[in-house]
Amino acid sequence: LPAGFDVLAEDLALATEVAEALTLVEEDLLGSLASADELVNASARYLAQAGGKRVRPLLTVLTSMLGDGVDERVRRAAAVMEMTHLATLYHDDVMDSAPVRRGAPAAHQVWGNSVAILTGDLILARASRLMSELGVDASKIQAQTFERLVMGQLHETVGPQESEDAYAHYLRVIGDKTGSLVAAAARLGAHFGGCSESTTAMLEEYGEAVGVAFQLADDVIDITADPEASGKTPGTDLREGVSTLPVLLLRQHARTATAGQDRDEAVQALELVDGDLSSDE
Ligand code: GRG
Repeated sequence: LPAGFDVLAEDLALATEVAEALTLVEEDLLGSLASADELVNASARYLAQAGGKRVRPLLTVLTSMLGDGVDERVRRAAAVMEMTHLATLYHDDVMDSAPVRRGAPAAHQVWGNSVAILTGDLILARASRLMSELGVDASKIQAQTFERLVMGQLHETVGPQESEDAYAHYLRVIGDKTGSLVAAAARLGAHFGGCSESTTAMLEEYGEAVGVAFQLADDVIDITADPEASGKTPGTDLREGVSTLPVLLLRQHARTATAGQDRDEAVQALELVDGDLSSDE
């Protein structure tokens, strides 16, 4: 089970049910990514096989269990949520020139940028087709979610408008780019599990909050990561000018704290990347 969900292990029957459901979701996922075309078969299954926590499918499975439980539609929706997530990872790694994803060389390192981008497109197209087979409501949730997710990525890329508060911008971006898909994963499980409208709406809100919290933690890890243990390069957001909450706080701290070791550390960290800091002092 992914970190944070280990509480499930305290209830063996529940943990077994969830694990069995996720095993079937995994079969559905890899089957759905398969292709008669040799290149596509390899490139589309590559990141799924490289690892990943499957947090979105897990939430779909869990929220369905608050209703009538897991069935074929729930499993399919869970697989489609992971496929949608996968499509974004292929693109994100090209945009960031990221060397590693899920502990393996990023797809663009193996096949080049064009194949990686097109593989992401193909996975998304297939995910949308599979979702459309689950009905128009599910299809609409998938499309609206994806639109919001892309907007989040777009606004992160261009940064805040002149009049926009940097903190508000950050919260909007992470809600859109990460909260949206986690919220959809929770909503679809509740929907296909037969939960009431009000329970489904609450679970969707819960999913959004989980996604935002998850992204915040990810952005902190970007600064604090131990490269040896995680394979991540700490300070990527700082260097690339992505104004995550920890980056904004670090900047504010360096500019406003008058003395002390904390301030020295913040200034040193920023001087590595932000040459104009001294002119603000
Ligand atoms: C595919 C047309 C198309 C556009 C993509 C790049 C993009 C637009 C969106 C990216 C959005 C993005 C990077 C959101 C953050 C995703 C995120 C939190 C990744 C890490 O998720 P984990 O920790 O990863 O769940 P694993 O590997 O465990 O699944």
